[in-house]
Amino acid sequence: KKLIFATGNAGKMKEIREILGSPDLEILSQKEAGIETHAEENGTTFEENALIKARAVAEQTDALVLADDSGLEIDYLGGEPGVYSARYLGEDTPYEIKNQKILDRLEGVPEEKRTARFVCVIAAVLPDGRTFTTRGTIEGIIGWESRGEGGFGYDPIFFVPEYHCSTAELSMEQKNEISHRGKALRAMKEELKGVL
Ligand code: ITT
Repeated sequence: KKLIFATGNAGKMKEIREILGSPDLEILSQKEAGIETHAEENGTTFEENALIKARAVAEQTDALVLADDSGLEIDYLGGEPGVYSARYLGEDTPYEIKNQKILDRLEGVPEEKRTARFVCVIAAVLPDGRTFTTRGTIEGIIGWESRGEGGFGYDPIFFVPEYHCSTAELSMEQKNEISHRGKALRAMKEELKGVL
């Protein structure tokens, strides 16, 4: 069995391989499959953008295609950066700067108002054209400083109260067990029983 994952994000790809990996499943990134796309992620929801990415690759292959659209919703900022998480402050701005900016915007905000969640939507386009989406979330709070070296993106400022640490301080295995991406991918596995 084989699937192509429509992503250019190495951090996502690592987690995806760990979560979906099995001896009888070959997982290729879009690049490994030699597929280039330029679809604009102009949807207003994670579902729309995940489907845009999956369909753009599916047009160029007969294989099963999955895509991941995800982001960080911060309640105090009205849900920002949300679907704009990758583009927040510019696509090429380093995450040390993006994370510091968010910490600055929340300066002095008390813990109970620092609630946030990571959201992940996985979209699948099957060879027969059928599409599915699944969604996973993890609740947490925006911390007071960046902590940890694991994960990617906004992980150093995303604290999981139950674990007393940021998702960048968890092992990949621990993060995948509780993360938005782990939940959404396991739900997709269930949805695609027999295909995956
Ligand atoms: P692809 O579209 O190529 O998959 P991307 O990075 O552009 O890669 P998104 O548009 O879905 O992906 O943006 C999601 C952003 O949300 C991502 O770049 C991170 O900044 C953030 N994000 C998503 N999941 C995360 C996680 O598990 N830990 C930290 N940050 C995460």
